Amino acid sequence: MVLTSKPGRKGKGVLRHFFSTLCLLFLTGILAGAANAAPAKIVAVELTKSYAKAPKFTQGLFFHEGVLYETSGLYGLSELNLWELTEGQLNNLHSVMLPERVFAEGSTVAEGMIQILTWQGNALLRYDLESLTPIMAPRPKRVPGEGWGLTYDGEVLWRSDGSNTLWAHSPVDFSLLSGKELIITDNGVPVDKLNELEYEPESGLIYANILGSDLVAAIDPQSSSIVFYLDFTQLAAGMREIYQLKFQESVLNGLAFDQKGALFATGKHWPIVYEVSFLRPL
Ligand SMILES: [Ca+2]
Repeated sequence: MVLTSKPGRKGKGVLRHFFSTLCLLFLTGILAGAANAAPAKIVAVELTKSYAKAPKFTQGLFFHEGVLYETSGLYGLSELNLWELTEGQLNNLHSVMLPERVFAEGSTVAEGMIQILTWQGNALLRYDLESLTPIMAPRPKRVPGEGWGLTYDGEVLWRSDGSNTLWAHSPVDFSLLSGKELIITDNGVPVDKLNELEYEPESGLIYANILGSDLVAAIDPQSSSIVFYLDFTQLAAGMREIYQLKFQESVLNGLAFDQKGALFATGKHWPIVYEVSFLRPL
């Protein structure tokens, strides 16, 4: 806020209001236990490589042993797709149609199984990594809410539901680990619409794209706070212009680290997967 003219009586009232609001925000920040002195920095990503792919309604993305796995949504159209990376292109290795009654969402691999969330079906699907056939028994626990993103940190499965909470689940039977959930904030302010997730083993951070933006939050699970954002705005805007995609129909919605630690990103109806690099803020 910049004051450009000398304040009159009314201006003094505005000034008092401004300073009292400032004090309130300051106190709110203290009461909220704000760990950082300022909002998290925004870091632009740099394009390393791009890979053409068949566009899908992408909801989940992860690597396992060099293969890129993708789950895509919509009722009657949900799929599990396996992609091989070649020069400039992704080749489809295999596609599995998922049951017509489900709207597939985020996915990851844990306990030797491909685990796939469904949006509002309260169900978790599981597929055998080798045969890609469904694992029917034992049945996992009912998902207590919506399923958006899913990732595995080696101990816990993290689920997003479009709010500012990341829910912790057992990778064995998907039981909810009550009390372990994370309420995500940036400088003490809750940040919701957390969507596709990806755990980064090297840093221990969990990345979550924020629905409605081309920003990806890098979350420290120890403090539940966002430590920086990755900015895909320029990359995504250029892609949308070339392929004439509308923003609402082509949101960023796929994040995956490969075994070397490189980040790959794609989105709903994107005809490309981008491999990007970025400089971590100090
Ligand atoms: Ca992911």
